[in-house]
Amino acid sequence: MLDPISYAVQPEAKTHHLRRMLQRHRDQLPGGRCDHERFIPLVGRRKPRQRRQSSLVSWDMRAAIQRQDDATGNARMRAGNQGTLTAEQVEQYDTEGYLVLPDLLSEEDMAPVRSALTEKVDRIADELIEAGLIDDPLTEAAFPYRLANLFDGLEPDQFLEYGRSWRDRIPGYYTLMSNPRILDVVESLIGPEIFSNPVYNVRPKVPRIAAGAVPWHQDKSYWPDANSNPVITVWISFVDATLENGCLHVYPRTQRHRVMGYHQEDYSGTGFLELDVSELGAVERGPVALPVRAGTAILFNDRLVHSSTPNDSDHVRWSVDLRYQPTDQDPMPQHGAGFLARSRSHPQRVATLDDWMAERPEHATVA
Ligand SMILES: O=C(O)CCC(=O)C(=O)O
Repeated sequence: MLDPISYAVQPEAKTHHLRRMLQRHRDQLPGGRCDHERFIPLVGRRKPRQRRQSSLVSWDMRAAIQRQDDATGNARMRAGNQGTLTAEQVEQYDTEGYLVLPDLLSEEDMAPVRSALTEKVDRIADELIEAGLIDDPLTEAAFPYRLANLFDGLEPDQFLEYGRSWRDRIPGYYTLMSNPRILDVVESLIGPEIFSNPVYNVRPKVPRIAAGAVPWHQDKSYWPDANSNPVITVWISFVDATLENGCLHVYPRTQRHRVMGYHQEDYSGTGFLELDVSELGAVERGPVALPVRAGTAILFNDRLVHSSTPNDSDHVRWSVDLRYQPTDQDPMPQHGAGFLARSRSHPQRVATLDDWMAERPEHATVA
């Protein structure tokens, strides 16, 4: 974790869009700011890497339908779970609705993702050159700065043509989604049959782009009809996430709420779903900002109310948010192809990189 947090110290956004976004964010807070909150991080034990195999899996939708839709995280599934979280960490996740795991990923773990991001930025630079919008691909620029510098003289709409978040199939993302350190912590929460939900986002939060800031919402609003127990988000920063570059903010314990009313915002150009936090009523704990070092993971429940503020820095706040659920829940194919990431009962069915690249949710053993 970096410094303790106060909305009062959030620097003023520089552009009209960012000022408006930031003001909306503050306006939605009781009293316009929160008290300082200190989060006491608990670091999980690391387990040695495990070898995976693969084959064919079928989804038992009846089991998913029968499964109770439990807003708190379904503690009954926890009994006997292995994984690397301590009992205190599991309790913290259950009680607060989120858990910060400082430095969960090593530099070695992050390298394939940074390569994937660089590959994507290379493609964007080539396209910008081809379109005559820039003449230097800035290949020598440092990772946190390059994309920001490429769009420095361009309009926000020109950036938004590439989307506010990305879901490309680049091998480094599969490597991340199957990283044993991540699956081990997820296993502590949902057991060893783990499906990687199709909704994952690579977020290039570029300075001065209003679409970088994400309004208060519950992730469940994006899949209100899915028959699923809480989906676990694993949010990972690939640079230090700070108050200045727009770190994540959460309302602890709001995962106990059912899905709240929401609407599609119309001010950022992205149509993010947004809720009005005044409708939360009296909250047990005020909002908390979560600045974290690169490699830190923040796990949260899909009903936890959260947001992120604008990027008022000179570099990109790179992050990736992944989602996991037990294998007998709705795989949400309308959002894309997820994949079987771990299975103790059918390890041969786990999807390989080739399966994932081909958008197969399971390993195909039949020619
Ligand atoms: O990364 C962000 O800024 C917001 C992330 C978020 O809202 C999510 O992962 O659901």
